[in-house]
Amino acid sequence: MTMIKNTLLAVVSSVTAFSGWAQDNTTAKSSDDLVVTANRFPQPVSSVLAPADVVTREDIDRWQAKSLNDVMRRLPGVDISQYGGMGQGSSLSVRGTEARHVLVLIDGVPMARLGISNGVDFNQVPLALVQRVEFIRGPRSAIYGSGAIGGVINIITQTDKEGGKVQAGIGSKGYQQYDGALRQRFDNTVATVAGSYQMTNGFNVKPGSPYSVDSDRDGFRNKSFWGGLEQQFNQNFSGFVRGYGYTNNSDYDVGSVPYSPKYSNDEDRLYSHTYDMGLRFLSGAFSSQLTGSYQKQKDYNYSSQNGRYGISTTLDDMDQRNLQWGNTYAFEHGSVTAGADFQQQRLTSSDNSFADTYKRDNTGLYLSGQQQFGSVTLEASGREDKAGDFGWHGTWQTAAGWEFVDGYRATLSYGTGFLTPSLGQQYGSKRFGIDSNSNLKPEESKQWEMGLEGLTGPLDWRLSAYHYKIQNLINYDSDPVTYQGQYYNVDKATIKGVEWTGSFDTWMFTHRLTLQYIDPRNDQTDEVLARRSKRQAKYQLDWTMFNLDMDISYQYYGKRYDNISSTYNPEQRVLPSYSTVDVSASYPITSQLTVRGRIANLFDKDYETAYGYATPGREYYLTGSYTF
Ligand code: B12
Repeated sequence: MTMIKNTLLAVVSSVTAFSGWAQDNTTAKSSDDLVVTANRFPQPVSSVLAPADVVTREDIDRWQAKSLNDVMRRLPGVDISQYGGMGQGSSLSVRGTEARHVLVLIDGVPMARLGISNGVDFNQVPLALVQRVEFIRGPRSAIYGSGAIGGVINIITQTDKEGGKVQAGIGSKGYQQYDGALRQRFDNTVATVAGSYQMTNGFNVKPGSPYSVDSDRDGFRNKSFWGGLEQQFNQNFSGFVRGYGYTNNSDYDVGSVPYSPKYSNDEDRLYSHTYDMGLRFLSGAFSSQLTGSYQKQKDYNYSSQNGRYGISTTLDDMDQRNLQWGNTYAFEHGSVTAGADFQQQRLTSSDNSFADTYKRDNTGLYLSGQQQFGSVTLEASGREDKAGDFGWHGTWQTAAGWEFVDGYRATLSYGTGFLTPSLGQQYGSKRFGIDSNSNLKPEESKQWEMGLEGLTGPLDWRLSAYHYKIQNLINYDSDPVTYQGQYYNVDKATIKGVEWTGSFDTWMFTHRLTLQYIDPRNDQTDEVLARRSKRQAKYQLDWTMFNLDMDISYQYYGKRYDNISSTYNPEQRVLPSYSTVDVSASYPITSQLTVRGRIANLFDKDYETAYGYATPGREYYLTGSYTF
């Protein structure tokens, strides 16, 4: 019970007393109380002025999530559209912003964006590699640069728990999962190795397709490994090296009878490898970290009829190198952080007839400071980025928090954000018949937020209201006769939203509730943006009785529009509202052996998050894990 309460506390964004700085960064009781993502150094969650959530590995195990989407959809502000189930593509929108407006970091390093649409399908990262997720809502470009408009998701793969674990699981639709991890200390060195295998036979994701080949089940298979060494050289210096990788195979459907074999792709194979190394220096109030990272991703889309190297195969082959240098000086009730980021992206995007090779270097310099003056906390950040030939681009943000009565805090923040166009959007893509556009500019945002949070009796709550203006939004337009097109900065959008999160305990039950209303609109047409529900409610109930840990999750998403209107599609199609219930139970048979069961979508609700794409229905899972 206590364990549940502690982990739940970490999930809750608003915390009872806002005196994080007074406690000093180093005195927080466990690492669960610290977040690194908000300002790029570890700080108590209570001192973060933006809404922040932390999901620990214990939460993931207790919820029995099978994918990162399973984890993220529980969090406030998140709406996911999925083109099927486990392994098929998906788009995640934070607070009504575009899928490409969320910055996904893995261990603090931006995940490569190899698609022309500029989003990352972060759901391809196997959950077995995920030890913790930190999620910050609102703009963060002034700290991280391009992409952090809707928020930042930081997926942390590094664990600090020593020992070993093996786990095996089965489930509906032929689901199987095997994981193993071992972390061993040898004096000042800690070594970690982990591996996992996960597969499902899936289901037919486009049951309405007229193409007979599409009537099969769309399965998914994933293999992953993780290995790392950490070394404490002396009192001040430590370092790490790690490497991890995964190979994913997923089936999808063409959706219509292909008019040429070139357009018959229905399989995806993704290879992803990352190697990171870093050095940390810590002396009193000063700390510095230098991290180098190399990511390699190869994504093949091909046809089950023509084979992986057949006539229709496309390949996106990306190398991304990152060098990050960050420094923090903590003084009484405050801190200052400054650093530099360098990134090099190389992408070759090809099919059997055409290939485009792109390269871009990005440099960013940032400075950020926080200070608490009695009951008032102030923070300000500024950053300059030079992305390829775009010239320097500045972003800034500032926030103030005032604890006007003990346990109640008001916050006000303003920030600017931006997103550099993808390489394909800027330089064109021959395989899609898309021309380059040398006039393309980065997308830009101006974002206000007001918050009120407090502890009222047992209720720990936060109310946020925000107003986002996003301009230079990039969209694709083509000639109706030649189909030749380009990406242009055509759209502007305004998003207004309110979000309420609260948690409280009654007897042995812990409740967590999120309510959200957003109004995301295209400024020119006043149309509500597609694929996000205006209304959302999420409720989570946890309790422990006779050692049995139970978790019930209820989610409601109001109706959504599936598209924006166009000449081809003059009406906005409505997808009805839906709600789902998931139930999970964990029971420790011994102190080392735990069995877990889960029923996902208990009432077998039939719903769609993207028109024509089926969702899995009710599913059963059973897992056993042994720790040593
Ligand atoms: C339009 C479209 C495109 C356009 C995007 C144009 C644009 N505006 O930038 C183009 C032609 C570039 C495109 C390319 C590809 N697409 Co496409 N695309 C679609 C389509 C028809 C509609 C998406 C949309 O506009 N939704 C509405 C908006 C509001 O929602 P959104 O979430 O913001 O949409 C964005 C994402 O869908 C993203 N996107 C587009 N394709 C893909 C593919 C993947 C894997 C991901 C993660 C994201 C992504 O671009 C959209 C605009 O930013 C969908 C099918 C559907 N009905 O949804 C297929 C679809 C998403 N695409 C698909 C595929 C396979 C591809 C390609 C891999 C094809 C290829 N062999 O190269 C590429 C990869 C693109 C990438 N990663 O950047 C598949 C994904 C299947 C899966 N893995 O589960 C889908 C589901 C079609 C299908 N066969 O069922 N696509």
